Amino acid sequence: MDIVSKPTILSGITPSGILTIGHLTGAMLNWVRMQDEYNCYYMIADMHAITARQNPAELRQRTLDTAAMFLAAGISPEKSTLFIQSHVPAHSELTWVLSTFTGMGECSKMTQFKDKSQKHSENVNVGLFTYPILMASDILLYQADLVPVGEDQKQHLELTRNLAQRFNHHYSDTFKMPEPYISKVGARVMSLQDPTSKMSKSDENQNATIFLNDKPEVVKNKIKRAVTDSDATVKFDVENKPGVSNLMQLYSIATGMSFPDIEKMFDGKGYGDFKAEVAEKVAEFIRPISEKFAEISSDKNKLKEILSVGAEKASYVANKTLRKVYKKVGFVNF
Ligand code: ATP
Ligand code: LTN
Repeated sequence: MDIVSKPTILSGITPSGILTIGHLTGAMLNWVRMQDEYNCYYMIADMHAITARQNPAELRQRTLDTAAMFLAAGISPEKSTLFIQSHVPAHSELTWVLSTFTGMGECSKMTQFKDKSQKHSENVNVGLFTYPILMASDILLYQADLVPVGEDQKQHLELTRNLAQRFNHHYSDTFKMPEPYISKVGARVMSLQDPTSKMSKSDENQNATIFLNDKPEVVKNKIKRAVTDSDATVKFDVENKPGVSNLMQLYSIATGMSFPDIEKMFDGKGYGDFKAEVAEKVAEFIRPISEKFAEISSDKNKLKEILSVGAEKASYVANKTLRKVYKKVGFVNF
């Protein structure tokens, strides 16, 4: 299949922390699988990140780390376009135009806006409010057919579709209608310290999260300290045994084993044996990725070169869409 006949995918991750094993199984491994069948754009959403106050040096580092992590997980710069959002000015430019097509009410009803403005009541900025319009621009600039996202981003995608339709209807066909792609396979990994909430890169408790650059010893220690229960049987029961079920999930991710097989394997054994075995297998699962990450991070020039080429390829496509938009709205073009 050549590039024109392949459907286009765009997705992004905000560089608000080091990526976790949850991002790997819930997002990146799917992205890696999609590279042959789709024309893929993978973006590090640094412009979205600054809707919360960031330390500049840390943001710079995390942006590069996130890119290195994508590569370590198997995103290939030959197959896909990997780029940093702020390197393609068309994202801000289209956001302005689309913001004149967005109602105040549409942005204020977004669940993520409501959640984040409650959580960070000291900094409810206009950028946080217009965050979904920037996300719509990310998607529409590349004429994406599919957008792999988690459940929490579905509402933003709905707005994207409404904006595309509104613009197309007001002028003429300009944007492709994107569809959300909610993956069925990706496993949801929960916090090691509070297994009823999602494992998150911005958790304050470092022991709750397995980062993709954790060294094997660190992974093992975190798993050995994971919250379980007092019942001491290895059984998959998310409702009543969320901690043990999460460890089984991790074990299954690392070994490919099914839950019934894991239950059989640990029948009659205590949590000590179980945790030691999970720790071993998950540490081995992470090891090649963290080693690859270290290798990629050590060659900064190569990483920058990959991201520059990515930004150039992305800009070419994005500017084509932006030029059409500018023409349709009536901006003078010499
Ligand atoms: P934050 O902690 O900064 O709020 P996050 O780490 O929860 O963010 P995102 O940056 O929104 O997550 O993650 C991008 C995508 O990665 C999500 O849409 C989701 O598909 C996937 N993902 C993140 N965490 C997990 C997890 N624990 N289990 C499975 N998938 C996950
Ligand atoms: N808002 C998303 C990250 C993101 C994104 C995108 C995802 C920014 N732009 C475009 C898909 C398409 C998040 O917080 N997960």
